[in-house]
Amino acid sequence: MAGAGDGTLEREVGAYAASRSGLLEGVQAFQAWLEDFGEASAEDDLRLYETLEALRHDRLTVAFVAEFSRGKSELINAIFFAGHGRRLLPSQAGRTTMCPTEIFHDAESERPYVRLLPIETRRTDIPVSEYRRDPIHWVTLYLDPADPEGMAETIAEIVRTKHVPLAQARELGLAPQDGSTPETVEIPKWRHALISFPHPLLEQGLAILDTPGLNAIGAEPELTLNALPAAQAVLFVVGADTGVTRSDLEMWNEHVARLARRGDGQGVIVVLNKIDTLWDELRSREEVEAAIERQRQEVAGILGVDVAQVFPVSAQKGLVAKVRGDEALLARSRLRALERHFAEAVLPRKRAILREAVHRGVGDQLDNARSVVGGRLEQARAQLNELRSLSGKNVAVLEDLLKKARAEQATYLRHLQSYQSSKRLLQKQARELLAALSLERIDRRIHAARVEMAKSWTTAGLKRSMRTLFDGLLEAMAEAEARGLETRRLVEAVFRKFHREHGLPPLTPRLLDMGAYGAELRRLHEEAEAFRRSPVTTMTEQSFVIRKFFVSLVAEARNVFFRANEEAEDWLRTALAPLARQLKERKQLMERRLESLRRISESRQTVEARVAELEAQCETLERQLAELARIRKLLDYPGPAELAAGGRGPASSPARGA
Ligand SMILES: Nc1nc2c(ncn2[C@@H]2O[C@H](COP(=O)(O)OP(=O)(O)O)[C@@H](O)[C@H]2O)c(=O)[nH]1
Ligand SMILES: [Mg+2]
Repeated sequence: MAGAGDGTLEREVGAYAASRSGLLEGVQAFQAWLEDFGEASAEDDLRLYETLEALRHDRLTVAFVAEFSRGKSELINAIFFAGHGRRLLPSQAGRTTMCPTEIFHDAESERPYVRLLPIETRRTDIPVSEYRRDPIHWVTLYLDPADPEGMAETIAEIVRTKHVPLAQARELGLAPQDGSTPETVEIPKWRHALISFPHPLLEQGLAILDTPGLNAIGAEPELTLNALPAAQAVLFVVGADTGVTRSDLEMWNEHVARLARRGDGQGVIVVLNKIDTLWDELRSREEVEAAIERQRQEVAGILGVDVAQVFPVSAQKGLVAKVRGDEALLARSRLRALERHFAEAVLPRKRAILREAVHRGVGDQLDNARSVVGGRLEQARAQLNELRSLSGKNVAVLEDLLKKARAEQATYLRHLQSYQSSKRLLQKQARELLAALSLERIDRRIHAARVEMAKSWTTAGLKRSMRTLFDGLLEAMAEAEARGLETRRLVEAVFRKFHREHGLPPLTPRLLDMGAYGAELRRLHEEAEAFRRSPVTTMTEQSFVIRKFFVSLVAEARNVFFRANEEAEDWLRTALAPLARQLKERKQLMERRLESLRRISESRQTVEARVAELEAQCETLERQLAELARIRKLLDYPGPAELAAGGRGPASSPARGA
C-alpha cells in the first residue's frame, strides 16, 4: 500500500514492528544485565538466546484461502502492492496456479528473489518445511524492484504448468480425479514458491500466504495442518458473481471453519469479493447497496459467521483506484474498510501474543532477578542497621549479635536437608512424566501403524490405522498432561514453602505447561477426523492422498511429542535452579555476616569502615534494581490495556518457532 493510503495498515504494522523492537531491546538489556551481575545457568542463557532469535525472526502471517478464481491474488495486489502501479502477482481467469506462494522479506538475502520448489519433489515424503532449510532444492530467480514489468514477468513463473504422461502424474498424486484416463495431464511446474521482496510492510515482518484452490490444498496437507493454523489471520474469499458455491463451502468446512471457531485469537475474515459485478448503471446506488447487503447477509448465514465478519469489496476496482489515485472509485470498492478491520482487529492482538511469548520465555528469570537483588538489598540494609546500633562499640550487644547469627546459621543448615528431600521427590515424579512422553514408545506406535498400513491397501484400512494410532497418541498425551500438572504443583509448593518457612525472597518457578501440546495434538486429531470423514477420501483412487496426508500428520504429531519432551526435560533440569542458587547465596551471606561481626569484635575492622562498605553495596544494588525495573517496563509497554483493546486474550499455545 505504498500508493494512495489512509495509513491505518501502515500505522498498525509500524506499531507491531515498534513493539517488537521494544521487546528486543528489553531482552537484550536483560542479557547484558545478567552478564554483568547475574548468575544465569547455561539453560537460562539458552532460553534468552532462543527468545531473542524468535523475536528477530517473528513474522506476522496473513493467509488468503479460497477456491481458485475468487480473486485472492488480485486482493493481495490491491491491498499490498498497488504502489507498484501494476499487478505484481499473476491474476487471471480460468485455471489458476496450484502453487502456494509466500511473500515476505528475507533480510538475509541481498537481492529480492523468487524461489521455486519443483513439483517432482512430491515424489518424496519430505515436507516442504524440510526443503525450506536447504536452498539447493529450489530454483532461484532474482528480481529487480526498479523494473516492475520484468518483476511481474519473473513472478508469473509461479503459474507455469507442463504436460506429463498419466503415469507420472499419478506418481505425484496429481492424476485427474474424475476417473478419466487421458494420455497426458497438465500439472503445475512448481510445488511451492517463496518471494522475498523489499516492501515497507514486509520489511516490518508481515508475510503473505497465497494459497491455491481446494484441490491443491488437499494435495498438500502441510498447508492445512501447519501453515493455516499458524497464520495470524486468514482471509476467506468468495465471489459476489457466484455466491457461496458447493466447493466454496467444502473449502470452508474442511479448512477454515475450525480456525474460525478456535478461541485463541486467530482472526478469520470473510471477504465477499467482486461486488463490482453487482454494480448496475440502470439501478440506483441505494438498490445496488441493498443487493450487496443482502448477499452479505446470505454469505454470513451460510458460513455461520457474524455479518460484521463479512467484508464486501471489489479487489479489482480497488487496485485500479489506487493505481490511478481515484478516491471515489476506491470508496466504492470498499477496500479501506477491510484494511482497517485487519489493521485494528488483527494486528494489536498479534502484538499481545508476541509479548506473551517473551514473558513466557524470560518473564520468570526477570522476576527472579528482581526478587533476588531485592533480597540482597534487604539483607544489606538489615546489617547496616545492626551495625549502626553498634557504633558505641557496646561489647555486650556485639556478643549478642554473634550468638544470634550463629543460631540462624544452624537453623539454615537444617533447612537445606528439606531441599534435598524435595529434590528427590521431584526426580521421582519427573521420571513418570518423561516415560509418558517417551519418543521410543511413540515411535513404536507409529511403526506399528505403518506396518498395518502397508498391509491394507483399502481406504477403509488406511483410515482404521490412522484412527488407532491417534487414539494411542492422545492417550499418551493425556497421561503426560496429568503428570505434568502434578509435577508443576509440587514445584510450586516447594517454592512457596521456602519463601514462607525459610524466609527466602519470593521466587517464581518457571511453569511447565503440557496443556498446550495436548491442545495441539487434539487439533491434529480433529484434522485427521475431518479428513477421514471428508467425501474426497472415500474413493479408493485417493489412497495416494491419504497416505500423503497420513505421513504429514504423523510427522506433525511426532513433532509435538518431540517438542513436549524437550521442554519437559529442559524444565526438569532447571525447575529448582533458582531455589538452589538462592540457598547457596543465603549461606554465603550468613558466613560473610558472621565473619564481619567477628572481625569487629576482634577490633580488626572498625564499625565505620564496615558501614561505609555496606552503604556502597546498597547503592550498587539500588542501581541494579532500577535497571531491572526499566527492563520490565520495556517488556510491559504498552501493557495489558493493549490486550483489552485487541479483544480476546493471547494464544495459550506456544507460537510455532517462538
Ligand atoms: N469483476 C471482478 N473480477 C475480479 C475481481 N477480483 C478478481 N477478479 C478476476 O477474477 C479472476 C481470478 O482472479 P485471481 O486473483 O487470479 O483469483 P485467485 O485464483 O483466487 O487468485 C481474474 O480474472 C480477475 O481479474 C473483482 O473484484 N471484480
Ligand atoms: Mg491466485
